[in-house]
Amino acid sequence: MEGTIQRHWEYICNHNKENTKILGDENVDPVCEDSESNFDFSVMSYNILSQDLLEDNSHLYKHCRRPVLHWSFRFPNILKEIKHFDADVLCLQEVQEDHYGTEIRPSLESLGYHCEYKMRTGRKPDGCAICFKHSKFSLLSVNPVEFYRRDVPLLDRDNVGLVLLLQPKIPSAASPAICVANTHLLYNPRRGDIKLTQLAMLLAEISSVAHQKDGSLCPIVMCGDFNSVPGSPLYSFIKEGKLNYEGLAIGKVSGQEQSSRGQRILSIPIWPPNLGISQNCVYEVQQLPKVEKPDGDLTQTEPDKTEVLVTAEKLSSNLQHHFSLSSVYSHYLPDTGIPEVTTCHSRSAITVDYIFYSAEKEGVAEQPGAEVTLVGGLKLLARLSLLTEEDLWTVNGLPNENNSSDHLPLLAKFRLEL
Ligand code: KL2
Repeated sequence: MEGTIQRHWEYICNHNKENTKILGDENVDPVCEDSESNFDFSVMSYNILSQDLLEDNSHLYKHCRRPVLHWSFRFPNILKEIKHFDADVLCLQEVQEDHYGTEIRPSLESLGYHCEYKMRTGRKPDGCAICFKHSKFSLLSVNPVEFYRRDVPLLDRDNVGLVLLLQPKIPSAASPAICVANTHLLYNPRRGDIKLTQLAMLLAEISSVAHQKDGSLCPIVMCGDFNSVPGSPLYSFIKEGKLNYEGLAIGKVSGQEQSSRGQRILSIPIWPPNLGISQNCVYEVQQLPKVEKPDGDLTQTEPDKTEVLVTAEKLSSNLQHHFSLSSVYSHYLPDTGIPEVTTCHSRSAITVDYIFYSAEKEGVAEQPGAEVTLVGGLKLLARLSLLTEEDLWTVNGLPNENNSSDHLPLLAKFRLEL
C-alpha cells in the first residue's frame, strides 16, 4: 500500500500585488470574507490520463503496480477526487470519448455539472471537457477550437481547445460573463512552432469570445496542459504578453528538453497569413458584433474588413497578446526554490499544467494615448498546494494507489468583485 500525500489550501492575501503573501492553512484573510457584492467560484484543471494513451505509452508507467493502471481502478478514484474538491468549474484534459459517454459525463451530471466536450480531430481517442455547476452559472456560448488545418501544412496535429462563455448566477445583481478556456497543446518537445501557433489560435478565440459590447474584455480563466515548462518562451509569452522569437530554435520553445542540436530556428512569421491570425493573436477579419437598432431589430453591421494589424509589424519577430494573464501557481517552493511538478512518471517530473487568469489591476493609471484593452479582473483567493518530485516518489510516483492520473489536479478559488 502506498501512503497518501497531503495537499493543503494556501489562502492568498494580495492587497499588495508585489508581495503576494501566503497565509497558512485555514487562515482566511479578513478582507477575503465572503460578501454579497462578490461572486466567488473555484476552478479545477486536471489531465485525467486517457486509458488508451496510458496503454500506448506503457513504458512510462513501469514503476506502477499493475492494478493501479486499470481504468476500473482509476476512474472511481478520479471521481472521488472531483467530488471531494467540488470545484464550480472543471477543465479536464485527456478525456477519452468512450469513457466520457458511458461514465464520465453521467457521473459528473449526477454531481450537478453541465458538461461540454470537444474531441480531438483525426483518429485520436480523447479530448477536452469543461464542466460547470448548474447552480453557479448559465451557459452563454460554446466555442470549440480545432488546431488542425487542412489548408496550413504546419498545422497537421490533432490538438483542440474549448472556450465557454459563462454567466454567473447571482440574485439581484448584474455581473459580467466569465470566459473559461481549456486546452491540451501538442506534446512533441521538438515542435515549438506548432505549439506557439496552437496557443495563438486559442488566444484569438478567447479574444473574440471575451469581447463585450463596450469594447472591453470580460474576466478570463485559461486552463490546460500546455506541454511547456515555467520560464520557457511559450510560458513567458502567456505571462508577459509579448515574445521576440528571433533566432529561437523550435525545440527550445517549450523547455521540455535541453538539447536543440540540429534544430531549425523559428521562421518569421511562424504561421502563414492564410491562417487569418495576426501577430497580436486576434482574428484578422473580425465580424462586428450585432448592434441593436432603435426599432429593436438585431441587424448585422457591415463586416469589418480592416486588418487589426499595422502592416509594418507583419514581418517582425514579435508576438503579442492583449490580455494580462497571471498564473495561479508560482512553480517553486517559496523557502527552498525547489520546483513544483504537475506531472510525474518514469521519464519526467515537471510542471506543464496551468491555471492562468486575468488579474484584477490595482491602481493602474491608464496611460493617455496608449492602446489598452480593458480586461475584467479576478482576485485569486486560494490555491491547493502542489508537490515536488521528491514528495511524489515517496508515494511511488504517478499514478499510484490514491492518485490515479500521471498529473495532479490544480485548484484555485477566485473572486469577481461586483
Ligand atoms: O505530456 V502529456 O503526455 O500532457 O501528460 O500529452 C501527451 C503525452 C499525450 C497526448 O498526446 O500523450 C502523451 N512520449 C511521452 N508521452 C507521450 C508521447 C511520447 N512519445 N506521445 C504522447 N504522449
